[in-house]
Amino acid sequence: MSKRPRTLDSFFAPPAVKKARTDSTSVSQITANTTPSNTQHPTYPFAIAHLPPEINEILNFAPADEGRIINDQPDLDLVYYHPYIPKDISRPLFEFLRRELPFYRVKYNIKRGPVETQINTPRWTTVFGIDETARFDPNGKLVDATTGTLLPKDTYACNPRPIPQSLDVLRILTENTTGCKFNFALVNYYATGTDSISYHSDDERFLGVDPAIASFTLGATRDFLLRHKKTPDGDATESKPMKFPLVSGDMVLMRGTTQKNWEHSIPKRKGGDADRGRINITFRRAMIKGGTANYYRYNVGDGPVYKWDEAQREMMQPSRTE
Ligand SMILES: O=C(O)CCC(=O)C(=O)O
Repeated sequence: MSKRPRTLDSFFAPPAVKKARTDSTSVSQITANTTPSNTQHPTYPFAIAHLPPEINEILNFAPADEGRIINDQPDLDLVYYHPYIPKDISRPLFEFLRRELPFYRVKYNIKRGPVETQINTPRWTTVFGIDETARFDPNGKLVDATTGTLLPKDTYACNPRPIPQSLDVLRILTENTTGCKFNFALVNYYATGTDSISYHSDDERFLGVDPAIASFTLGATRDFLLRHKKTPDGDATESKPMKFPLVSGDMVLMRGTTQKNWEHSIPKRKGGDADRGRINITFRRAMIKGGTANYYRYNVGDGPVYKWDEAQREMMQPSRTE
């Protein structure tokens, strides 16, 4: 899966015309087969449009490049697609998702000893999906994953949302490319260089052992930093911190022992094109109900919904009449 070196001849040869997939994984097939055939669902704050045909069509050419395996550091196992999403559609896809998805600026309290502190998540977030114990039936109702029987209304304290078509197409393409299964799409929108995510690892127990996480970039370039965790006795390993300037269309698959041993972050950034906004989508697989509760708590929360306003060029609360 590593990138082939280019020979001198290949620089002078006409560019290879990549063939779109014609197998059963074509995007139109995916669109026809996936659950969210509706743009509406009782849990959506507003209708979420399907991808326009011109984006669907070019997604047939994904991945745009082969993945490069990066595993030359202790406990690290990444596959870096640079890019995954064809160049022609990475900007339209960014603009489409920013315009169509509901976003939240989540606040929550944490207690350190006796002191309670309010955390203001420093980016816009949203989430769709349901853990492995349940699924949405073709009518959009939540059913038990094994028996297919309707789940009682109080099974979840939150209101899990089906992954909308616009993200589900990408989820299924990513499953086909990576051989991994995903049931959640988490979306971050970094509106400016001040929005960020601090060092953390996605190693929650509800993701199971050695989870695979596929992480997409659309829009502005931002640095993705990785550093090895300290060992329990405080020692650092022979590893070196890493920095990837992720560009629009890139995808990083983090897998194996990466989450157990490494942390990652998107630091604040001055300059560059950061103020044009960046969307990050991560596909993950939560195994138990606790994962669903956690993801909706920290990515939807209990505050108001926002939607991108093209005229104001910022996230606004939609009027109730919309
Ligand atoms: O924005 C990114 O590339 C990273 C996002 C991330 O680390 C997360 O959502 O846990």
